[in-house]
Amino acid sequence: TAGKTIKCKAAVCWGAGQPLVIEEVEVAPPQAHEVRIRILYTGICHTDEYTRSGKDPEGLFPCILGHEGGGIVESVGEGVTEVKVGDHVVPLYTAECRECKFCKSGKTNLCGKVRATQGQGLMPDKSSRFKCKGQDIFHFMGTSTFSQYTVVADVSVVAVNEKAPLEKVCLLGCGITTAWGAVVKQPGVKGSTVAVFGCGCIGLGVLETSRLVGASRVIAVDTNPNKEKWARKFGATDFVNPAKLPEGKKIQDYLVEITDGGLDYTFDCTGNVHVMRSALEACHKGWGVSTIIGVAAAGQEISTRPFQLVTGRTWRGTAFGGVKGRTELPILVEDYLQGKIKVDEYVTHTRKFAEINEGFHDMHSGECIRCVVDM
Ligand code: NAD
Ligand code: AHE
Ligand code: ZN
Repeated sequence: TAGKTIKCKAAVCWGAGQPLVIEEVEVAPPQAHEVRIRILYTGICHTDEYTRSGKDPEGLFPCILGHEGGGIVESVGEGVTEVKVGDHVVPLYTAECRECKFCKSGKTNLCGKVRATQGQGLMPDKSSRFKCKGQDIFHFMGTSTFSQYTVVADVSVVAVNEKAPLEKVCLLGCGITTAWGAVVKQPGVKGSTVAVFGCGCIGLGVLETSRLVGASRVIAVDTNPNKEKWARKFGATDFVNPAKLPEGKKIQDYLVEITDGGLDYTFDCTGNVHVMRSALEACHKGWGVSTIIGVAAAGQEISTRPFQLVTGRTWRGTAFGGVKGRTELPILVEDYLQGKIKVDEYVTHTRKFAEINEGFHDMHSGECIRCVVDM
């Protein structure tokens, strides 16, 4: 198949707010510095739903969504040196070229090499590798894992240990890694108090990792009472449902009261800008740090009294947990194989490819942490 266009099935989103449609698509061969991957499994992240629903200001249609995949390299274009045919791989929506200003800064995992075209739904040469019904289809996040075959830039993929089941480690393509990095790369969590707002895959990962690095108290916050058992399983010492507080009591005020002045670290894992404010204001005066992980809808903005920052609280955010995928993901896969981090525990639902829309419904049901789709 190398060098030839492949016909396969992909879930195409034809327009904002529309369900995905399984279509036959044509996937062009990888060009120079590109890799074509046979996707075997993909998770569904809340960010896929965010873009599908039309809330993403960068959303482009028609497109092939999906960014939490696992697969096998089918063929490589000219000049690809880091992966070869047959490698088990995870596509990376945060590339790592090791050459750009960002990569060389030592200060961030954001890479500048392909981000501009990625945001335009295109490959680095400004064209698409996907066609359906004679029409070009946009890529998504440089990964488009809701297709049986996809093409990614060589800086946007990493080979991982073949012993790791792809139906599990696909989740390291986004959710679990994001949560892990958000905590591990934040100095000072050991021995500190933490509050985590939102107990989906991301929030549970933040809870788990906070305990792993030795946080003294980890408070989970979620409006869904069913999340309490999940939060405790992933290491929460306390669970607070903001909807159950006395009338007029703000969650941040309650948390400040029960923690003798506020938390050392808080994390927003909801994407709700009001929750982001609560998370910042639940921080301890003088040193509390709040990290935004959640992704907010187009037009939404955060706000607080600047006095909150003047008096020593810090507001920050992270993409993909600050993780440099090509360098660090293989290590995380080894950690999983050695039982150091949970992955299997996040998979609550599995679906056949034909049922991918039901996978999105699972996500909304409130009982789903991650749904993995068998392609
Ligand atoms: P999810 O929908 O599975 O989980 C969100 C949780 O928040 C749910 O348990 C829900 O009950 C809870 N929640 C909703 N409103 C709440 C409120 N007002 N107070 C407290 N809890 C509330 O989503 P997920 O897949 O875990 O993703 C979480 C967020 O992180 C999303 O916004 C997603 O887009 C974003 N995300 C960001 C990155 C990144 O790199 N920054 C990576 C992955 C996901
Ligand atoms: N396109 C949106 C923002 C979406 C966003 O914040 N994406 C995160 C990853 S979410 C993964 O589930 C991210 O990594 N952003 C950094 C980047 O370079 O895309 C918007 O608001 O425009
Ligand atoms: Zn994601």
